Amino acid sequence: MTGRLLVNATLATMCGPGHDPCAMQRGAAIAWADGVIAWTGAASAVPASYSHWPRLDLQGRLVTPGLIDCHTHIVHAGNRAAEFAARLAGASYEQIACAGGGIMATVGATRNADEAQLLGESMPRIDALLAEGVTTLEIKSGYGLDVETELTMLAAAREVARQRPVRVRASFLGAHALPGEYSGRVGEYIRECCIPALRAAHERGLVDAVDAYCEDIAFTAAELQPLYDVARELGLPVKLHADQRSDVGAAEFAARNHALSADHLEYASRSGIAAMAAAGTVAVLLPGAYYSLRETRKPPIADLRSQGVAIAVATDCNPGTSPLTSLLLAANMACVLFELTPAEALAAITCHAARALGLADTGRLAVGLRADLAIWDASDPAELICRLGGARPVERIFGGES
Ligand code: DI6
Ligand code: FE
Repeated sequence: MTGRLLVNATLATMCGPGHDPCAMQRGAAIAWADGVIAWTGAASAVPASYSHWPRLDLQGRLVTPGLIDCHTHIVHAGNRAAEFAARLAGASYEQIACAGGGIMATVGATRNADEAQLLGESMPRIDALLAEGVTTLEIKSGYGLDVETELTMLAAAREVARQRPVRVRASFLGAHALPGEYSGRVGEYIRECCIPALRAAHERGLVDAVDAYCEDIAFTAAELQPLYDVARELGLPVKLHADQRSDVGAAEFAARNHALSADHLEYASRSGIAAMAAAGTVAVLLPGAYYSLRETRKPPIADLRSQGVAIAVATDCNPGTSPLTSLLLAANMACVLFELTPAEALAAITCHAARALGLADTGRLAVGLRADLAIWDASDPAELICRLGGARPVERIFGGES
């Protein structure tokens, strides 16, 4: 068996404890074969069996796990530039939504697009993330809100992984907004449209997790429970957009349903965070949406830390509240706006993002995990995070291949 060997590397293994998540190894080596990490350790101690493998001397350069964007709405049609202008002129997100803009504007554009058009519009955004070293990408549906378009969005997400060297996790977000045709009939929408769409998507192998938007302007926990019950019946893990604009008890609801992650959390309560800690639910912070909405209430970072909740960060790439296609900029914003340390921010876009997707085989540099990694012309993770986006790996390795 022959693989590849990097020597003289600085490894951010992301295998450390909470206070030292990066667990840096300097003067290190890493070897992989057949897409799987075979060995890591001191460069001076490379076993003889690997020493004849093709090797690259990194001269101290940094190696991180491939980056993981664990919350995106990156597959969609159209843009909402007009809404951006309206918000700057003083309109609120709720006012825009009530006037038929917001999520429903993107639903209109997405219903009018076929899979090829959706892919054509989405691929440049996806390519921007890949160029930054992203090797795993979560993609949500939720701009269809009818069975056919939800399936088209999820099929497009699956197609991304066929056309590009990236792993895609597809989340069903049929409970994103209530479409006009079901106005005033939330229960019927969940029963007659959302759940059948989920079942159809699951039958076609198009869905890896179920997400929902639990918010005063979207769905209540009680309305979402029947959907989550079907997710459990199908063996699908759940996630939740939780307590972004007000405390609606969404963090508790996510934890009660053993959610992989609860995302946003600006208004999450202490007891909600405690429930997440007990359930092992990851907190996914989305600073792009916080920034775009000019939110002033920060997620409860001190509580998350003291309760030991794993913190992930994602772009939330969507055309309204976070048209962001740089995961490194999201990580930078999490530091500047939410006061994460650079080490926490790197964990947030690698090992903790993997947990938020229920993936145990990526996000860290350890024997037996996938050889998804990025090599950087840097010697410390802070050099990537301190920039306002724009850093590029010198090499991106996906499943062992450059
Ligand atoms: N994620 C979402 O789903 C909503 N906000 C957020 O952070 C809205 C997305 C949109 O406006 O299209
Ligand atoms: Fe979102």
